[in-house]
Amino acid sequence: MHIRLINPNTTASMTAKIGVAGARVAAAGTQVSATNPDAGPVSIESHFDEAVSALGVLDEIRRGEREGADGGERVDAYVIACFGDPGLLAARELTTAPVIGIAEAAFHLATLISTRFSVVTTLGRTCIIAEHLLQNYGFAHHCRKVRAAEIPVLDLEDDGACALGRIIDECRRAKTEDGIGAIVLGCGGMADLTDEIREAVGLPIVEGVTAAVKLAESLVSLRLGTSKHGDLAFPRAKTFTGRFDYLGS
Ligand code: 5HY
Repeated sequence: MHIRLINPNTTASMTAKIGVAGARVAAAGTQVSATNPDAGPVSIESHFDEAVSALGVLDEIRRGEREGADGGERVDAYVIACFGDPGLLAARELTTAPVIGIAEAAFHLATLISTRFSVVTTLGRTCIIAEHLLQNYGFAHHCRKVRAAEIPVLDLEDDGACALGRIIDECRRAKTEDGIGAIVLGCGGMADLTDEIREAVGLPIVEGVTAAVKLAESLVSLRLGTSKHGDLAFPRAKTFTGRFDYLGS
């Protein structure tokens, strides 16, 4: 099977890191590819960044579907590798393949190994985004707190920024203060840090990219794809005007 990881921000080094993390846990026979939109924010740290990045996600889904239709390697599942799960439901309308957001995936797995977990993300201003997702997905009562290490997302790409140390410190505070059994990492850019954080903190660490890859494999193996009955059916054909005319059919 072929799983396409979509990094909604446009930082190629983060896309590569996400691809490596996903491939590392993929089963034999699962091909993992990682892409990001050409256009969009270099990092996603606000409601505005999320909204703009969603269009890039949809372009990447359309591209994956075209590749499959044009004789390329069919994409059996997509992962939206940003903790805000930008464009998730709209992306599901565009394909019969499963589309999994890393936040949703991480929340699901965290509830299977603990009754209470906390989230550690990057900037405090984005905590509300995870809190909204917890509410929307029905996991709010499982999550004790959404915390932030107070690091810009791109500090995760800068070895000199001591981002790992700040994330570990916040995870240790969560372990001490929150009465939790597990921690969810709240950024696709943390995908390569799971082992080091687990070693340092001494709690199960749930990371969204790897969680989503394994859930995608399960769905594909069970022949479960996005339902086309109801609200996730393909969008109705219509004209799009102006710079979005390429979306029209
Ligand atoms: C992410 N931003 O996973 C989110 C994390 C965040 O560029 N990739 C980003 O802090 O919201």
